[in-house]
Amino acid sequence: MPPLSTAQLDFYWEQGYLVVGPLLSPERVDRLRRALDSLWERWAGELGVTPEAYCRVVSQWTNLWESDPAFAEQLRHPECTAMAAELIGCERVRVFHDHVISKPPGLSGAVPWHQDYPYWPLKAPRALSLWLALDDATPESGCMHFMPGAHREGECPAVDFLNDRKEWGARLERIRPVPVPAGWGIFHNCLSWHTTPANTSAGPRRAYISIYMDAHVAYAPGHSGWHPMNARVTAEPGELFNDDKFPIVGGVA
Ligand SMILES: O=C(O)CCC(=O)C(=O)O
Repeated sequence: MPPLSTAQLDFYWEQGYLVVGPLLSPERVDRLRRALDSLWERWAGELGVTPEAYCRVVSQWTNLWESDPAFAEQLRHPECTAMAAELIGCERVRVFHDHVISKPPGLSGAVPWHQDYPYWPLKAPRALSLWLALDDATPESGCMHFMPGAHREGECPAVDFLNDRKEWGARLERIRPVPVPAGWGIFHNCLSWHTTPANTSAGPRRAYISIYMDAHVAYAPGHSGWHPMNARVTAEPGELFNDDKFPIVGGVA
């Protein structure tokens, strides 16, 4: 896949997200799905339950790159990291963390409207997510929805997922559902406003999300509240993240 065009870069800066695809071949998607299945089997087995029972209660897993080479390879995918660096506007990208979010049919809820950056202990909003569809993602199955351009309005306080509700008023009509086939990706700015509805379709909706930041962004725990990744940081506030848990994984070619 060629590097991003000026039109793609402009779209990202204006809208706060960019769809790119196909990014992964069907074989690569299949490898990630199989890796996920075996991790689920392993983790469910450790708890003495079936994978089906396990996936009814757990819907998100982080740092899969440390548990299976298929995810480690995907995180370092040269084209993906090059695009991430181009979109952030930096040379090298560091991983903050990866995660899988699964919405099994009939068992998921909505992820409320939010921006990601208010939750992250990063000194500057020089970061993005690459949301990779492991299944076809449609409005019915819980695809990403964005409020285009809202990232340019800056950072808002972190949303309380249980009690807050973002009201868009007259802008409601501008909400954009962004369906993508399996193997396609959506890069989204850490200040983009996004949400996903519940999966009301008959099939699964799994996404593998890699969070990349400018390798020169410092650790700033004071920026956010508690974050599970803080426990992995050995750097002091104001220093660069430790490479062992937050490796530099690629960048502009
Ligand atoms: O996959 C989802 O349902 C939500 C994803 C999300 O909120 C994110 O990538 O920041």
